[in-house]
Amino acid sequence: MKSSEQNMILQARILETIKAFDRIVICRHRRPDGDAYGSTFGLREILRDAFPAKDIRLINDDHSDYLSFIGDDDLPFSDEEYRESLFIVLDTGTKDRVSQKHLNDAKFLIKIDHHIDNLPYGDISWVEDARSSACEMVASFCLSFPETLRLSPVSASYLFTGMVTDTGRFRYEGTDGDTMRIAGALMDQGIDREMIFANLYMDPYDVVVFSANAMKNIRRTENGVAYLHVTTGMIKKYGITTEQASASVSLMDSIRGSFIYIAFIDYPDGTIRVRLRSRFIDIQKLASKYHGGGHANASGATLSGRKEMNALLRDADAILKEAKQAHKEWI
Ligand SMILES: [Mn+2]
Repeated sequence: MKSSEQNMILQARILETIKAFDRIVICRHRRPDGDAYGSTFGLREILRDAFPAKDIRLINDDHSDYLSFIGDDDLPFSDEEYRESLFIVLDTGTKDRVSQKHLNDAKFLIKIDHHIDNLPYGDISWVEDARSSACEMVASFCLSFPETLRLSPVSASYLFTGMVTDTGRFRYEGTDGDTMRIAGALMDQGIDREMIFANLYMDPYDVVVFSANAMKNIRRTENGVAYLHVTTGMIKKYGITTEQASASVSLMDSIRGSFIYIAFIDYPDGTIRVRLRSRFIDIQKLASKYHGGGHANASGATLSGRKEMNALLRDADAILKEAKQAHKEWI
């Protein structure tokens, strides 16, 4: 395990804090992804197995339809109960992204996350930005305290699901030996990998037809930034969700020379959401310039309109141009 001594101390404090509370609220970020689901469901299951007398609930303000196969939230607590609860937030870099309107009522707040820690929060904050996923951290946490915490086929399935999605099926940067060893420990629980992959990667027919049309709209900047603008018209025409529209960024992940690729999605509120992806090149700074953030090779941003979209494309093009000049061996 790569956890430093400092991180082991934090994990021990987290376990002690969990033991001290009868009520625990587990939450994630808004517009949750597979890792946000997997890590919260996984932790809930592990804690329920270990502490059956505690009232441990998953409570969030929103959910993602495409992940509903994983499960639903629990019933909310009363206002009084929230104020006596330990809140554990997973996979959420900043407090304003937490999908939980009662967060400020928390008696005690724990943050467990693998995003770059720009705006720290929580009474205990365990952040390791070199980790592949929050799921990897939860699994590692569980494996670190075998006298108290155990994996089960159910918790292992949740955690494996989030590891698969956040690592792009164990391909992205951040996937290392520990990631695979931990995934191995999860597989040892006898999880149904085929079912997980089927749930994650089989698409409705309409989405496949949308994808075929979206691919026709892929454009490239002068230096090879691939991009795709999914307009409100396209979303309506194919009857897809904005989540499904956002997933179209992966349609551009294998274009030779397009080491930066971007999907722009029209949102009903008039903004344009950006999914920014890259190989070799760090695009996190570019995302933060446009009111966003995330990881070196996978970030998001929000734009006010077309003008900002063109400005972002110009910036991305300049970054790709410079990177290609510095790395002739790439092309
Ligand atoms: Mn994550």
